[in-house]
Amino acid sequence: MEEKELLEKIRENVISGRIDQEDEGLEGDMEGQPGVTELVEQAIENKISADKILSEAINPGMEEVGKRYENGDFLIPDMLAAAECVGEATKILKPLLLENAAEGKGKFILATVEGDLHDIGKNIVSTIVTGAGFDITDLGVGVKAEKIVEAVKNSGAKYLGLSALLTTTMGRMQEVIEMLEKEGLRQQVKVLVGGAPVTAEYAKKIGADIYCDDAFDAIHKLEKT
Ligand code: B1M
Repeated sequence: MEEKELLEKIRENVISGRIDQEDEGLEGDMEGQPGVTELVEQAIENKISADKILSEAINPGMEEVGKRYENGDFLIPDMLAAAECVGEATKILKPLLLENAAEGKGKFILATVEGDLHDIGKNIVSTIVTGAGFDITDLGVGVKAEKIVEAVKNSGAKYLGLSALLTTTMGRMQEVIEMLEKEGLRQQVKVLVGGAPVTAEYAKKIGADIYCDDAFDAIHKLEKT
């Protein structure tokens, strides 16, 4: 299969939530056809980079899932099925993303903010940032500002990554930054923010240091600091 076709098939199968060939798919007629895990393995065999598989197949697939949910064509179980697929694909890609892992770039705390349970993007960021040599402590999802600030304080981390996927939770990022200031920790830590609703303007408005479009952007921007 050509590279373009293979990436398109991965995207389509993420949208249909098909993990492997045993899954029937949205129309119930796909059993026996390769699913996301088999296609990702094939892409790796064909020497397509993990970076490309993520940015040109998996992420666009999830974007389409979001659009379909928004316009009512998909329900929450459809989003969950796609999320599960991406989780399995990420497991396969993880060793590749960590292949050239360096070390010693400093402690990095990462969390999805309070009220927000989305973790796919955060987990990808965690893998990529670890691969780039940072010592990650992932606090998980739905993390309260107090807990994040305490982790920064106790670890002496130089970097803090905050993820928010909901317009209703992105305000929590500002809360964390304000609490860091109150605790006298703001100068110690660079705050990086990301997630679908977050923009560079918003990052600036809340006083974050670095806006990250995606996980690779986080690394590129960190290299420049
Ligand atoms: Co939710 N959801 N969801 N969801 N979901 C969105 C975000 C939504 C945009 C869908 C839509 O309507 N179009 C919408 C939000 C609308 C809004 O706020 N205006 C939405 C909604 C409404 C909801 C619920 C409220 C639905 C409900 O219950 N009624 C609910 C909320 C639950 C909660 O959090 N309290 C909910 C639930 C869920 C599921 C559980 C079903 C599932 C999440 C499963 C999981 O994460 N384990 C889910 C999913 C899958 C999505 C979509 C479809 C996909 C998100 C995703 O994984 N994208 C999403 C639509 C969308 O985003 N287009 C949607 C792929 C991922 C790789 O990208 O997370 O953006 P992303 O991460 C990227 C970058 O943003 C960046 O790098 C990452 C990797 O490249 N990045 C960072 C992210 N964080 C960073 C931090 C950094 C740096 C970069 O720090 C250094």
